[in-house]
Amino acid sequence: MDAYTPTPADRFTFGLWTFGNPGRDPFGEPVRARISPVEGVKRLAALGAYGVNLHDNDLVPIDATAAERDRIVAEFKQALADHNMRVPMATTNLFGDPIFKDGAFTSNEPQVRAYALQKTMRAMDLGVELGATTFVFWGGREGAETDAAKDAVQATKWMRECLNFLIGYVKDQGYPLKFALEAKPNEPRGDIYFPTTGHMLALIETLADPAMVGVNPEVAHETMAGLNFYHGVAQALEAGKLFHIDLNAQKVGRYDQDFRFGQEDIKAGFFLVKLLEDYRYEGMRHFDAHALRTEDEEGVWDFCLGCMRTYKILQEKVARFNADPEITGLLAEIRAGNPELEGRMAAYSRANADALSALAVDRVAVGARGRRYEKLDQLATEVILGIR
Ligand code: GLT
Ligand code: MN
Ligand code: MN
Repeated sequence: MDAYTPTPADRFTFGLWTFGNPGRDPFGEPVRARISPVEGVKRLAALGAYGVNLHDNDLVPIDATAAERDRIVAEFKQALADHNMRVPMATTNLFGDPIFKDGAFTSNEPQVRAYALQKTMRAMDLGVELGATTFVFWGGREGAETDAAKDAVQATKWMRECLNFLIGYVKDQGYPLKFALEAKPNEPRGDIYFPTTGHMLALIETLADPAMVGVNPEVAHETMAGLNFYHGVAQALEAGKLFHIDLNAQKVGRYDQDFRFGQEDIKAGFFLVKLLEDYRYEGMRHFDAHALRTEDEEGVWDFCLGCMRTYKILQEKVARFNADPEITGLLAEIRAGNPELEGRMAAYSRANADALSALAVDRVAVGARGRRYEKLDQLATEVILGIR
């Protein structure tokens, strides 16, 4: 037990599919047994996690009978109760079965879209039964390898139609669910529709009840596209749309690696944690990642603990950064502001326009002034590296 030992108050969660990942990849077979949901609940509780999240079929096989379903769910609920664990988020597997090979909500085939809606309604029933309040939509198969077959404008309309249908279902049932849309640029499809968090934010505003719908950005997904994850999350936060987050790590330009949080780009991890902590993000800190394929079961628990510890270590670094007098002094200088001038820019009025038009800006002098970002970034680096 040390300062970085996770506790339920940290709100750390893992998908059943994360610790349950058996290390299969497109080129190789599983390297370890899949850890069962009940075993995972027990082990994660002992490590200090708050809860687990699931796809319908992480818990209940797609071909289970009603009686099997009820038995599995009852056993799982008992494990949750025994270990004081929760299920804050649920989702639907709309990508694994061959019926979804050309998408679910955006499939050209009406029967596939209908089955996807049916499956999602059942997954919502299950999620709510387990206490979930967030429902994630990751449209992994909603995309194409060839644009000859699918009309992307039509696909957009079908996506909206399905989400609106499900908004209707949730309201009709009186479920306490909010939706969180998760973007990914590619993999498993050649190209996935709505490839970034920004695309999702734009789609949300066209839905039947935008207030019910936010985003679930994932570190690896924006990073795969070479984007700055921190910026995407910041925009979502500012819009009040950060309903959930998938934490992991990823190298730019690779396949979807889903590494342990902090395994790559510790500095980006630091600024991400800083963003979540400074703006008091209240949702779950969910890890959507898996242990390296080199690992056996012991390595899986090393992986889970590592995700949580690194988050807490970075939390401490953020507190250090925020309390460092040299850093706060520099930041005060850099962000000094100018209330009078900023008041003039806050909103258009004829008077403000006249005042700005008459303003004498010493362009050359302002352009020549150094901003001291080199110094500040080095101080941040020294905090992260542990010498401040
Ligand atoms: C899948 C995917 C993740 C999604 C999960 C939710 S499943 O593992 O790679 O990014 O968040 O559907
Ligand atoms: Mn994810
Ligand atoms: Mn991923």
